[in-house]
Amino acid sequence: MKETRFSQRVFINIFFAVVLVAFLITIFFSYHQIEKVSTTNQWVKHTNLVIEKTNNILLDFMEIESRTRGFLISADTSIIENLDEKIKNILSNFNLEKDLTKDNSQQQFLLAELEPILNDRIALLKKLIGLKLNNKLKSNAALQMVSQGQNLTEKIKKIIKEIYDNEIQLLQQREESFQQNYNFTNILFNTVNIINLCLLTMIIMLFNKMLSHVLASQALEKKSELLLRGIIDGSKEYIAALDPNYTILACNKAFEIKFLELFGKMVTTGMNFKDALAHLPKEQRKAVEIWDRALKGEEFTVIEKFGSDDKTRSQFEITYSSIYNEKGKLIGAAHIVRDVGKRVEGENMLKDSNKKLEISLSQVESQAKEMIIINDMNNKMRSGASMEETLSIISLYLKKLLPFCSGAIYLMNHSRNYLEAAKEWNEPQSIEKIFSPDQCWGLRQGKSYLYVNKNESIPCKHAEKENSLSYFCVPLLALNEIIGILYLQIAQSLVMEKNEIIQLYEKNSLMIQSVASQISLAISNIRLHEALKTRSNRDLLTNLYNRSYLSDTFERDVQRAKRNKTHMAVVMMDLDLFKNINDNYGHEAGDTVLREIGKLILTQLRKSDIACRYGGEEFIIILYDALLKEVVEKIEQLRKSISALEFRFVDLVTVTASFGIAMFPENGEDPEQLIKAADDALYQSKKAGRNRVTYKGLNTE
Ligand code: GH3
Ligand code: MG
Ligand code: MG
Repeated sequence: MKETRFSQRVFINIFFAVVLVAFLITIFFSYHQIEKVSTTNQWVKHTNLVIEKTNNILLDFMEIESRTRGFLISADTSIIENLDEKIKNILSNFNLEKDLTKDNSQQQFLLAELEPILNDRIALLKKLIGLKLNNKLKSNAALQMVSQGQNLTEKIKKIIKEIYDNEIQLLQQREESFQQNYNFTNILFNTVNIINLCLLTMIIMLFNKMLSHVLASQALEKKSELLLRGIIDGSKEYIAALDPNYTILACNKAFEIKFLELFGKMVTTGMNFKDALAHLPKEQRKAVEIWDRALKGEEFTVIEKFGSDDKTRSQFEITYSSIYNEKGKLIGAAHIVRDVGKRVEGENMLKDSNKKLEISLSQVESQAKEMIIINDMNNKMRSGASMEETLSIISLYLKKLLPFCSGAIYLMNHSRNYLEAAKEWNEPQSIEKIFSPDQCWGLRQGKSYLYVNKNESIPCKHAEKENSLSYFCVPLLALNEIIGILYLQIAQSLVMEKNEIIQLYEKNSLMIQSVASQISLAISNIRLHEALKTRSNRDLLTNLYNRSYLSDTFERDVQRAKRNKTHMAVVMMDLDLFKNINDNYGHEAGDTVLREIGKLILTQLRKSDIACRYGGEEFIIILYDALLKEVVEKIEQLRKSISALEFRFVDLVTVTASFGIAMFPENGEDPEQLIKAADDALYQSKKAGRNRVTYKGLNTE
């Protein structure tokens, strides 16, 4: 569009330039032609003047001659009155003519020829008049002079005629030239006029076209302006434009109404926007600050809250754009405002529900993860072989489930009078290793207990330290019996507010309860399992291993000793004359002796050694990684301890035992050989008088 207008303008300017040049050329040629016509005319006039002067000279000359002749005939002096004046006229005209024909050599030549003849003739006439006046004119002389005069006159007439003819010829030529020039000028003028008329017509047409175009576009502009105004005024959005001095250049009805509603002031075009807000406190004039940015040429969209009360307050989305003039200079800014309160509200609601959904999803996800971990923990706990292993599994999974906690598992002892820390993880701070059940609020209340801080809750005695960290105590219950507590301490690194701790507890409470019951079950199972195992391996009366345990483990132990190339002692022990005790004091007394001797053996042996009730009042003791000397010393010590025991039945009763030692690998390389060798040695002890220790038939005492 712009390009078309530009090329139109260039065309019009070129056209005007052509017309102007054409005008100048025609003016120049016209002027030149007029000059030419004028000059030709001047020459015609000039020639006429020369002809006139020539005629005058001839006429004056003829008059002088005629008057002179008359005077000569009549002698009337009145005839020759003023004759000198006529002669002067002739000479003056002659001189003038000479001057006028300076450029004409032919005429000059004729005039030069004429001049002496004319002078001679005038002089002759004057002479005749003088002679007549003095009456000295003699007839012969007069006749001769007249004849001479006639000759001169003829010559003069001839020359003047020649001059006259020349001038007439010149006049004809010049008149022709004038006529030609005049005709040419006429044609030129007519042509130029026609051309100019055409050009003028074209210009007028062009102007008309341009004018109608301009008028049409003005009308269109006016129409579109009105249309635009109608659209802007009809818009529900609030539209306004400001110049750099904050004067309102334009605004629509909706803007005026909203402005009045929000700021209590009526605004119209031409008002100053800043002045319109001047009555408000500074914090309610942030609209001016936003306009500041827009009037510096920034184009942006903001969402702002406006309105002083609940009724009018809403959120508005405002889009600012810059206004430039045709030279690209910033002359203001405009804004379009939309009330997006409801939309933002809806968006916020959507965001909230999305957030809630996300939270629920993440909760479901984290619950699912927890379920997987708990499930895994249960599986692992189920296959835990010992209490120690089970507690390690529990601590490992609790670290995963509750990474923000350190903790401990306390187990109730058999006599149910204290709890002892059986497992700790993540290094819990300031806790008692052993405490009585009444020192824990969780145990006292029989339900989980949350300690937030010293201002909010009472600390348990087992965790009552200065600046104690927050913790949960969860009783571990199996078959309605407290078997311990799960102590969970919130890590020091989590600096939390009271509410956050409570929230954390509430969030995890169910899961912790569930885990605690799983742990309780696992612990109680492992305890039961261990008890059962103990029962099947141990002799109920003496609490020593039984014969079946020995037969299970003996072979394995012999192989291990072989592999490790270590020594091992197999000691067979039999109480001396035990039958007598039963007989004398009853079976119960015999059992008591057996029970006490069992205890004694356990106190005297290392944990790694095995003491087994082989049958009745016979025992086998296996000492691992022991040399003969050490074995003998230890068994001697045991023998002496047994003999030192005193039982008060009816009487004060003592008991002795006999021992037989066999060494691996010296006395045998399998259990049977070794037991046989030990039994043989025992037999030797019995045979030798009892209450002694024998190795390879030798009494060791
Ligand atoms: P010796 O010195 O030769 O071994 O004499 P002894 O009396 O110990 O010999 P014997 O092997 O004949 O007797 C073993 C007795 O041990 C027989 C049995 O009454 C008694 N006895 C075995 N088992 C038990 C038990 O569980 N309780 C009680 N009270 N007595 C038992
Ligand atoms: Mg015996
Ligand atoms: Mg016996």
